[in-house]
Amino acid sequence: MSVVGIDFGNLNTVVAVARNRGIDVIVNEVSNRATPSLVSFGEKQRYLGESAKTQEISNFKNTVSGLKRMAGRPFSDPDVQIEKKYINSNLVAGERDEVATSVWYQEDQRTYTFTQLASMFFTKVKDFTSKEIKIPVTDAVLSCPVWFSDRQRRALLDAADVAGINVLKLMNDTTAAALGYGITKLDLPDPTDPKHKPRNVVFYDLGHSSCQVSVVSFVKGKLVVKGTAYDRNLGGRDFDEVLVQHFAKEFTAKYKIDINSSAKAIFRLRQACEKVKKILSANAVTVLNVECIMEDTDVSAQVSRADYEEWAAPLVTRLAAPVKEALEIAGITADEVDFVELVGGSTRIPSVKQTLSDIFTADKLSTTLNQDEAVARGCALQCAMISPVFKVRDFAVQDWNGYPIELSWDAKYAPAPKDGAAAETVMEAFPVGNGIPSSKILTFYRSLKEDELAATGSVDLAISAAYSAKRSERHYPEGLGAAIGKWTLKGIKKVSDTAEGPDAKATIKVKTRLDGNGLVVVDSASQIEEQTVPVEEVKKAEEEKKDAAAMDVDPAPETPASEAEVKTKRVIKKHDLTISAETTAASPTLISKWKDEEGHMSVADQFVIDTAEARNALEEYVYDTRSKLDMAWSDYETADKKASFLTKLNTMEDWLYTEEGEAATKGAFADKLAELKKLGDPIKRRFLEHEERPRTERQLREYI
Ligand code: ATP
Ligand code: K
Ligand code: MG
Repeated sequence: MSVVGIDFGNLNTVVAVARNRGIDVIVNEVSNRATPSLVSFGEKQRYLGESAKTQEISNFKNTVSGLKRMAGRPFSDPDVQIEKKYINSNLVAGERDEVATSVWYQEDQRTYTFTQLASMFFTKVKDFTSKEIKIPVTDAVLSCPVWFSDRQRRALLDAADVAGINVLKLMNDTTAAALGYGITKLDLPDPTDPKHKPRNVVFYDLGHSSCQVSVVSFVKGKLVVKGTAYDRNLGGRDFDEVLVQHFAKEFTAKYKIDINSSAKAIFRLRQACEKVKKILSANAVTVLNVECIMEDTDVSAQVSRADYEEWAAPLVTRLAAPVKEALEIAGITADEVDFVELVGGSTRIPSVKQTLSDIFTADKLSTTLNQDEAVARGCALQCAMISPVFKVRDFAVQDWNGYPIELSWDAKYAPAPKDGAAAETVMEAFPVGNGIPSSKILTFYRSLKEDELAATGSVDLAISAAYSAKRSERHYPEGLGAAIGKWTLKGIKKVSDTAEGPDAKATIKVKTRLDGNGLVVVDSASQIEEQTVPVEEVKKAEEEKKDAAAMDVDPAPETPASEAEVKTKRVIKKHDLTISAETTAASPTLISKWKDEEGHMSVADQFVIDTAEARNALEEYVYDTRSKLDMAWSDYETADKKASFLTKLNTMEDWLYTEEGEAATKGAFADKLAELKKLGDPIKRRFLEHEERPRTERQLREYI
């Protein structure tokens, strides 16, 4: 199995793998340690990652960014309007009303949802990772922002599934960084020491598009997340935007051009501003330059750090809020924090460090982690811990639930309240701060009315999960909707005579879980009934227990000793219910449709690669043979035949650059290569024989 960690960033994706020596970040096909999270569509093929980046301007409308933030969002989500500004392709509503993009691909206008786009990008991640580790990527741990909802998490899992990646765990970004921190620190407090005090570390991740903060407490062998907070719309791109807005205005006036009227001009200005921003992290002044931004106009301006910081002041004031919120909800003061670890590319901005020094103290800011790679490394470590192949010191991870989750059911399923009050139909199953993973056994009651039972002999019980109204206190992304899922438990029936009468009720035990991925799942459900039965029957039933499939008989926790009737005993009868789940995950039908489409697209991509390779092989043979005929092979063919071969080679070279040659199939290239080789191979053979002879003779002489 592969041991891989993927930090899927909105801008850049970083991949780490576990090897015998430790965790390594791997490089992609152009030797970069971070890969642009982009997908681009062409006439015949897709361009993924680095090759999409090179098309970002030339293939403007068909190059798609924002894969991570958009995956799983409904088209109607107001956040889509925020993201739209940063995405060059057209946004439309796709399958299941998920936000999708419409692009020109293979001579047609086509629509792909962002979940599908993310899966396309994942196939690329898989591809360059497999090449590096020399085994197929099957399993991986993937990261996502702490603020991702159930729906967004399921979208990422669907995308990975379509790409053929089995996600062993979906880990929160800052938790992954915390794991990487914890496992390397050998001086963590010993929990068996009664006087120990856990070490409190704040992880501050400011990436390209969002800001996330986690307060984590460490002891030897364990980390517990104590609180998280975030500003999901505050990241490096907002700092770029401050410069973009300023210079769009300035250049429009200075050069009499309307930059805002051209999406391409704005995009190129944004790229230039990002560069300027990065330079200003370490320099007091720099120059902004964009050649031919529009209407053949070159623009330039000098920018100072002081001015830029003044323009960015409204953003800087927002940097502290998530820290304060996370500390407050964790119940830890700034004084009690031992270290602050910086994660994400944008923590290089000096005002970020300044803000954190002001809240804590400068000496608490620590950069023992590689800010660009900490998340991917943490994920790879987690994957190694799960994998049976690696021996990694165990380190327990307890994450923290960020949004309050409630379960609800129809009033008719609820137990009748004694005082005539309304029946309870909702309960908070996993409050904010609940540990992750965790599970809860819940008890429900279901009426067994004759008329309902009449048709099939059994009834259903539906339980829904949703983020509760208190989610607003946690800045829940409302556009995603509050619903999580609905589980219908089937096969509830009248088990015995005790459940007679109009008020008859079945008791249902349901096991729910907030799993390691932060998803709500319903694992199992059973109908339970306590009954008084003759002792003889209990014995008989226990003997039959092995083959009693549908009906288990467990001894009751207590037996009524005082009863005069010694020959009866109370037992609990139990049978499992079937569960049918409706979540926001894509249906198996949709997943397999996406897999088919991916298969076709990847065949098309591969065909283009193979064609290019076949063409290259032919071209190379032409050049190579031409020079050999002149040099090494010169004495092994008659002058006449050499001349005619040379003409053939030259004609072939010309053909390669004709329209026909440019558009030829890989079969045509291969045929033409074979044609040339028919002439070249005999010469090559004669040459090699001659070359080999003296060597063989020499070797023979040495032997004798
Ligand atoms: P997200 O976490 O929001 O999904 P990401 O993980 O792709 O995004 P990172 O790779 O952590 O983002 O960071 C990228 C951001 O860091 C970009 O906005 C980039 O401009 C910014 N950045 C990188 N280097 C510097 C620097 N020297 N100074 C300022 N900003 C920088
Ligand atoms: K990243
Ligand atoms: Mg990130």
